[in-house]
Amino acid sequence: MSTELPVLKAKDFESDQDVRWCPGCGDYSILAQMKKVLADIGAKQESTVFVSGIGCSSRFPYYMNTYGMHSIHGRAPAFATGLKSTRPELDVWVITGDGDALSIGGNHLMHVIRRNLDINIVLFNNSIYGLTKGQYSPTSKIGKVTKSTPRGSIDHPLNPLSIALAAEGTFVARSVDSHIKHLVATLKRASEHKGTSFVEVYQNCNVFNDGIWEYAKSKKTKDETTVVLEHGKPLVFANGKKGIRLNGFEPEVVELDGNVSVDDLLFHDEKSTQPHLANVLARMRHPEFPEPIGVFRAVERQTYDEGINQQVVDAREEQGDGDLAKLFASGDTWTV
Ligand SMILES: Cc1ncc(C[n+]2csc(CCOP(=O)(O)OP(=O)(O)O)c2C)c(N)n1
Ligand code: SF4
Repeated sequence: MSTELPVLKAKDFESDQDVRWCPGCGDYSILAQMKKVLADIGAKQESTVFVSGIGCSSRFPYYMNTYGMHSIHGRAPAFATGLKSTRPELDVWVITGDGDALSIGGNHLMHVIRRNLDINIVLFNNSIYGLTKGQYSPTSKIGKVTKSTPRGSIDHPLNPLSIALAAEGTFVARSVDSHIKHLVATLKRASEHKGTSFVEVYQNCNVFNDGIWEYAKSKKTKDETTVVLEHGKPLVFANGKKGIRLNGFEPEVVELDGNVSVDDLLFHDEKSTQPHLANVLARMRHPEFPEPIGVFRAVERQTYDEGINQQVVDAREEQGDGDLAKLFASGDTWTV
């Protein structure tokens, strides 16, 4: 009898739950690409866990035939930290929305990234609260009219990638729900990274915020409005007609018309030890600039799970196995 396990296909990662997203929602594409990625990387159902918070996007774990946890609003990073620290052999994915990750969960997101826990975070950015029916979110633009901002939002929006970089993120990337090949490649890279990988995905909420990423999604406009990042390559877009050059610390769009050549452009270095250039890229926003798509930063640093488990090993070597009952009854104890 063969002891070889069957090779899993994308379909094997589909759960038996009815998907309850609105027809046409960008979440469907991200779900489909994730299943492909798991099949391609040879993921195992029994050692893969999806942890989410609350929101439409956070229903994701129900739809994967893996382990999963639909946790508390904004707290997926906390659950993932406990899980990965104690079961470092598991592949842990955090699925979150712009509201879940950056409003109620902002604090948790920042700390999981700075700790560099070896997990993958995918932030579905639809720039709105979808589940609660269309209130503005921390990524909504100034002036955005919603049910909770009837006269337009006066809040300055957060940029998810700038937050990840400020927290010293070791893998920071962006993709788009409908750019299937790019999304698959980006999620694969995220899965390979040792440390926290943070991927922002532009996701269309066709019910409450339809079309906000249309400039970056549409085949007609995306060559002009996005620039695909490739390590070691110059930032060229608009079918090779334009590029991004640095003028001091400021990026500028230049025409590659003979006066300016490809050699004058900014060359992408995702491995730079300093996050400055990645930050410059993260701050390039439409319509002033083409928005970078791809891996902004990919560097190595010790992971939290590695560090904490090494401390346990070291403590055991020095002090031997502990005795919990003894510990409870030791030190400062008192009777109430
Ligand atoms: C403690 C708590 N506060 C507020 C809510 C209401 N609530 C549910 S989902 C959500 C935001 C969801 O937005 P986002 O994370 O962008 O996800 P989406 O639904 O757009 O995918 C809010 C505010 C809640 N469920 N729990
Ligand atoms: S409300 Fe928006 S984000 Fe939520 S399922 Fe519907 S289309 Fe998707």
